[in-house]
Amino acid sequence: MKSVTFGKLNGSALKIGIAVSRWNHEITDALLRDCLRALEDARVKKKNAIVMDVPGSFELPYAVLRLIQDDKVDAVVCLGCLIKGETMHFEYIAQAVSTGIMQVQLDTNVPVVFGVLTCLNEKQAYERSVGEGTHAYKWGLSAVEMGLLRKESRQIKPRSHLR
Ligand code: DLZ
Repeated sequence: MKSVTFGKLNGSALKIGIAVSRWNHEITDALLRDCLRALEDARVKKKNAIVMDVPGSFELPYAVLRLIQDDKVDAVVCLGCLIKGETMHFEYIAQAVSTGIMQVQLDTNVPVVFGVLTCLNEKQAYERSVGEGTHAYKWGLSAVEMGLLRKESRQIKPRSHLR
């Protein structure tokens, strides 16, 4: 199954953090725009969408931790764009970021959404960040869903086939 149905989310009581990387900023600016649009559609108040930008994706786990510790957010989305080059940088950063944010969310009990594109070239990155139904919109909604899950724990109903 490719798409995810979120239903009507009410994030009006939530504070959501967004950690965003400035590396490949044409892409990450587009991701940020769509993510913020999703939060607005899910009724998260403007003042409760806290954006922290960092130089590159490698710095995202630390930014996530600061948003959780300092701003007391209910969930975080981290946005970045890794484009494979000729060296091993891509592999090291992708591994470090995914492991880092998983560690932060399990250590702090605050959900973190993995919004880092890991692309083989710029074309792939553009295709995934610009236009209709981008990933970032769904990442924003995922953060609201997970924030509600953490806050209210019973808000999310099990899927029908699990009942
Ligand atoms: C150094 C680097 C490289 C080569 N490529 C990317 C990239 O494609 N996407 C990205 O978000 N960041 C990249 N960086 C920067 C690192 O994430 C990090 O900011 C620096 O290594 C400093 O720690």
